[in-house]
Order: sequence, then C-alpha cells, then structure tokens
Amino acid sequence: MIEKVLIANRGEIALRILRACKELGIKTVAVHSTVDKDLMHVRLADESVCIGPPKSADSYLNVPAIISAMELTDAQAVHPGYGFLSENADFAEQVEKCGFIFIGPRAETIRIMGDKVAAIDAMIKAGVPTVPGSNGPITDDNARTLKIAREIGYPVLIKAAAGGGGRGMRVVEKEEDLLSSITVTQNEAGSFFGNSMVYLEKYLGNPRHVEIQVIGDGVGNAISLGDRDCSLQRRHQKVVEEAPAPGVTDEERKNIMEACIQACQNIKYRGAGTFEFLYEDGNFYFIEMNTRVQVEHPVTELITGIDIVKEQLRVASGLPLSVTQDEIMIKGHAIECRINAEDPATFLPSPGKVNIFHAPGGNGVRVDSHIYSGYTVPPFYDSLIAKLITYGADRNEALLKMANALEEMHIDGIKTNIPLHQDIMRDEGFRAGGVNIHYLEKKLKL
Ligand code: MV4
Repeated sequence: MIEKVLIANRGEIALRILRACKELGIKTVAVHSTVDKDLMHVRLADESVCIGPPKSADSYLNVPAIISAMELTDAQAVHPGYGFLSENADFAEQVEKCGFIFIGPRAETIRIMGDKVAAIDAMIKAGVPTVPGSNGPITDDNARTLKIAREIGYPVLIKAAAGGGGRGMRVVEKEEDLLSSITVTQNEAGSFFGNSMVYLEKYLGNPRHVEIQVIGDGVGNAISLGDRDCSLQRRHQKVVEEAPAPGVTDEERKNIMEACIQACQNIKYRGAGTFEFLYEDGNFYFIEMNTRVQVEHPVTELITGIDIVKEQLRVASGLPLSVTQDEIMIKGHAIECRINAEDPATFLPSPGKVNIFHAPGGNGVRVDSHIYSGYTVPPFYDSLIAKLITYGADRNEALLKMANALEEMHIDGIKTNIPLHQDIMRDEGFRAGGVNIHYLEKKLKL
C-alpha cells in the first residue's frame, strides 16, 4: 500500500480522502491556499503545505507548487479529488514523469475521455450504446455534413469535442440553420477550449441523466457498482442524486453494467470512473465518461457497502480490487442532497461565517462536510458545504429520512439551499420518481 498521499483538493472531498487514508494507515499531506489554512482536513492531516494565494489558478491549479509540495514532504502519490486538476491529463503525466503516483487513470486514458469524439469511438468499439450521431468530427465537406444530419434526423445537437458538462453545445431544429450553427459552435469551441472540433448527435428531448460507477485495476479487471440518477439539476449543476435510478429494470441495469465493464476491460481502465448516459424510453445512450471520483459517489457506497475512495487507493498501490463482480449486491436506496452556501431564492453564493453548524444524525444518515461552528466559507471556490445522504430499505424510507434530516440540520450565519431541498422532498413529481433533466428548472420557473 502507498505510504503517504498528498491531497490536492479542499473542502468536503479533501476530508473524505483524508478519512480513507487514515483507515488504511496512509500518512496524509494537505495542500491549501492562504485562506484555507483553517480547513478541517488541514488540521487533521499529518502535514500541510501552503501552496499559494486564494485564487485557484495560483494554488489548487498550480502544478509546480503541488509537485514541489510532494518533493518537500516526500509524498508518494497525489489524490486529485474532483474538479481542479482531477481530469487534467497533463498534470497526471507530469506527476508520473516526476516519479510519483497519480491516483486515477493513466494520462492517456484521461486524454481520450477528454476528447468526446475519441471517447464515443472507444465506446462504440466496446459495444456501449451511444447516441445516434456523426460518430466522428464534422469536416468542411458541407454536403457530407448535411447528409449526416438528415440521417440522424432533426433536431440535432452540435457538441464540441473538447466540451462537456454542458459547455459548447447548440441545438439545431432545421436544416437551414445547420451550417451556420456549426460555424458558430466551432468558433466558440476554438476560443473556449483551443480546439474547434465539433460533432453531431440526435437531440434527445426529455432524457434522464443516469450514470454507471466503475472501478478498474489497470490490468484488465473491472467492476461496476451500479447506477445513479442525477437528473435533478439546475444549469448543469446537480442538486439531488440517488441510487439506484428509479424505474430502471434489473435487466436494463445488468446489461448496461456489463457493457461498461467490457469497455473498462478493453482499455485496462485504472481507478474509479463514471459512464454518463442519457436514459430515455428504456434505452441508454452514452454521452461522456468522467475519470475521477464524483461528488455523488456516496449514494453508490451506501447501496453497495463498498468504499470507492479506498478502492482508488488500493488500485493506485498496485493491489487488486477488494471484491469481484459476483460479490457486489445492490441493496436498498440512497439519496444525496447537495447543501450549498447560496441564497435559496436567487442561487447567488452566500459565503461568510458559519456561527452554528448542527449536523443531523441517526440510522441511515451520512453527512460529508468540512464545515464546523465558527468556520468561514470563503468566496473563492465552489459553494458546496455539505452533502447530506440518507439510506433506507427502499426509496420511500430514504425520502422520509432525508426530510427528517433536513429538518434537523441547522446552519446559522450564512444562507443555504436547505429550503430548496425541503421543497424538493415534498414535490409530488420527484416523490413519484424518474423525473427528467428539465424537471427542476421547469419547477423553479413556476
Ligand atoms: C445531450 C442532451 C440531449 N441530447 N445530448 C448536457 C451536459 C453534457 N454532459 C451533455 N448534455 C446533454 N447532452 C443529446 N444528444 C441533453 C443534455 C443536457 C443535460 C444532460 C445531462 C444532465 C443535464 C442536462 C441538462 C441540459 C442538457
């Protein structure tokens, strides 16, 4: 097992990683910006290094500073968490070139998945179902482009190969608009991502966002921990996630898990990963793969009993996965509410001092949070301050526990979106299960 890990992140995920390291007897190094010296994981880490000023570009994204901190503390490996450098292939490559372990996939894998055209190509080869589309870049042969779009059928969606997470997309309703929209999207992609490549997909009108968690050992073995439904989102920010996805049949689940496992085996995938699908009328359509641990990983941990971060640390150490696929049982139901420091009505960030934090508890209640009474939420980073996760024998029990836990949770001093979550837990459509990606935004407009 790796002996010392540097945690190149902050907030709740840094604390989550620190806890997994401690359980495995791994020494920890926290790196932090000047405003983050009072973070909970910095206090709990064996060592800490200040890597720069508040702005992320100067600290959490500062590759030389992070690699220097690894040298200085003699850390063996770096865990990037989510966001920041977690899906930066150049960072992963530099870490390995300097003789350290990157806790995640090989740089080459990160690079392939960062190029959505290459990712889709890899999925088609592995037999993972994808959205009907161009299955390759749009060229300057306009006759060919028009033919492809006509075969797909309108509306079509133009996507940037370097995009993802909702950036660099444009819907085209009719043929007259296709070529001009492609030019606009190519130009935007060129200036946003430094890569103007775009591709086409059939635009799905009312899909759900259902994703599959996988873990590979890097030498050809891979397992899947099932699915999560993340359809409840606003402006591409997930608000509530749950596992398993309501209404997905056991057979649908088994088939899509098998396809994802096959894809991981094909590319000798290493570490934790997520296959993102659109799910419509009982069919899965691959859109993107995330090569990091995700914010919503706890719902999967609760329904499988597997600690995803510990598996990441095992695999990065060159150890086998702790379980085989036939040992994985999906049991019960879990729901996660992302608690943000934001105004529940305007969604504007609400940083500042937390005078009182009282966490809920009880059987089936998990709180992943770095905040404490007296902690000041800085304005420089993501507004996620806590994840409240409940687990029940079935979805209804998880919902009941969530409503109770939200009522017990008390955060005084800053505004939070707890009232929004309470409203969602009472919402009839959400309670019925299986709402699509537009549901929350439509509800909020009422
Ligand atoms: C789509 C789509 C409809 N049809 N692709 C948005 C983020 C990026 N990950 C992919 N996205 C979408 N791709 C096709 N062919 C609709 C979306 C989409 C979406 C997807 C998942 C979760 C929330 C979303 C919100 C708006 C649009």
